Amino acid sequence: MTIRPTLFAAAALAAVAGAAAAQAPCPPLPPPSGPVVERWPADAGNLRATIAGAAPGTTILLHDGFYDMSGGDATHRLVFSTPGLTLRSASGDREAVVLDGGYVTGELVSIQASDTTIADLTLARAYYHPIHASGPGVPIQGILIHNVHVVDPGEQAVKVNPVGAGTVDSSTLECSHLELTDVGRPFIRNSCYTGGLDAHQATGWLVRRNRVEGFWCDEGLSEHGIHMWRQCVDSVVEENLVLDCARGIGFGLGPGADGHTGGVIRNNFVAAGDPGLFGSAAGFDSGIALWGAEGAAASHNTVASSQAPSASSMEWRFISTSVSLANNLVTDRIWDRGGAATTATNSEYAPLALFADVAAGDLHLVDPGSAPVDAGTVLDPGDADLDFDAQPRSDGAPDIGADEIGQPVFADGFESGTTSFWSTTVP
Ligand SMILES: [Ca+2]
Ligand SMILES: [Ca+2]
Repeated sequence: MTIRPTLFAAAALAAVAGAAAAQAPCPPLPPPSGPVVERWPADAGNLRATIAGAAPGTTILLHDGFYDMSGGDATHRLVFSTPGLTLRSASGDREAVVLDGGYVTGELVSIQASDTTIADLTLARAYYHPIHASGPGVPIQGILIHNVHVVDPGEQAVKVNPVGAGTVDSSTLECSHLELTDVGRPFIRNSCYTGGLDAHQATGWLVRRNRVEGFWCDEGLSEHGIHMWRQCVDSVVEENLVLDCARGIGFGLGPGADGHTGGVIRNNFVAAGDPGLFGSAAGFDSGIALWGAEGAAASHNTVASSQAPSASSMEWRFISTSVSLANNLVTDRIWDRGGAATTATNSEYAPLALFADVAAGDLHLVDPGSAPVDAGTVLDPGDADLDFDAQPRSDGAPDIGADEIGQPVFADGFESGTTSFWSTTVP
C-alpha cells in the first residue's frame, strides 16, 4: 500500500486536531547551543552521512517538509553513535517535518550514544521501531525524546533495550504522541507485535506528558502503551494519557528476569472507548498492570473504560510483586492476582458520568460534589504533589484519581491555574 505524502500529511494533521484537547503544552527546548547543520527534504538521502560525520554536540536542524526515508532496505537507519547530537525541526512544529520510512526502512532513528536528543518532528512508518535506543556494548544515558509524533510503527514506536552491557539509563520520553492509526493497524505483523514504549533493563527513565493511543489489533494482544520491564529500575511514569490501547501501562510482565524494580506510576489517564478495541480478539485487557513489580507505587491514576475490560482496570500479579496502590480511581475492578500490596482509598467501579469525556480520553472530574473529590489519602510529600494537569494538590484533601478538580477549565478541556511542574505559567 502506498500513501502519497499529501494524503499522509492530511491524516497526520487530522490526528493532531484530535490531539488538541489532550494535554497542556510543554515548554519548547532551548535554541541549539553548539554547531548547527541545516538540511531540507531534498537531503533525505544524505541524512545518514550527515549524522555519521557530525562533530559531538552538533544539532541537525530539519526544515519543514516531507523527508522520504524509504530508500534502501530494512537495514537502513539514521545512526546516532556520536555523543551529544540533536535532530530536531527548525520550526519546532513536529507535524511540519515528517520522516517517512514507507515500511521499507527498518528503523528511522537508532540511538547508540549518550546525550542524543530527538525533538519536534514526526517519524512515520518504520518497518520495525521508528526510534530504537541501545547502548553500544557499554551503558549510555541522557537520551531525550521530546515532542515527537511517532505514527504507525511496524513494531513498537519507541524501543529501548541493551546490547550486551549497553543499557540506556537516566533518559526521558516526554511531550510526545505515539500512535497506531486505523490506517497503520493492518501493517502490524507477528500476532500484534507492537506497542508504544517498550523498555528493557533501563534504569531511571522519566516518561511524562505523552499521548499514547491506538495500540491494539484485530487479532493478537498488543504490548502496553507504556511498558517498562525485563529488569527496568526506578521508572517514573506520570501525567500521560494512554487512550484506546489494549494494555495501558505496565511494570514487568512476570517474575525475575521479566520484572521491574522500584518506580512509580502516577497521575495518568488511561481511557478506552473505541468500539473497535472492545470488538477485537483481545479487547481492552487492562489499564495498569503490575506483573513482577517489586517495590512499585501506583498513585492517583484514573482508568476509565466505556465497556468492561477483559481482565481489570488495575491489577498486580506474581509472587515477587510488592506494590503500593493509593488514590486510584477506576471504572472496573482492581484485581489481586498474587503478590503483596498495600492499598489506600482506591475506588473501583466508578460511574462513567464522573468524567468529562471517556471516549476522548478526557478523564477530568466534572462535578466538584462527586464522591472522589476530597476523599483521598494524603500521601507523603513528593509522592504525588501535582495532578494530571501539573497543578498542586494543595487543599489538604486530595481528590481520588489523577485530576484534582476545582480550577477553571480551558476551552480545550484543560484547567488553568498555577505555576506548574514545568516552571511555566499555564495560561
Ligand atoms: Ca481536593
Ligand atoms: Ca486538575
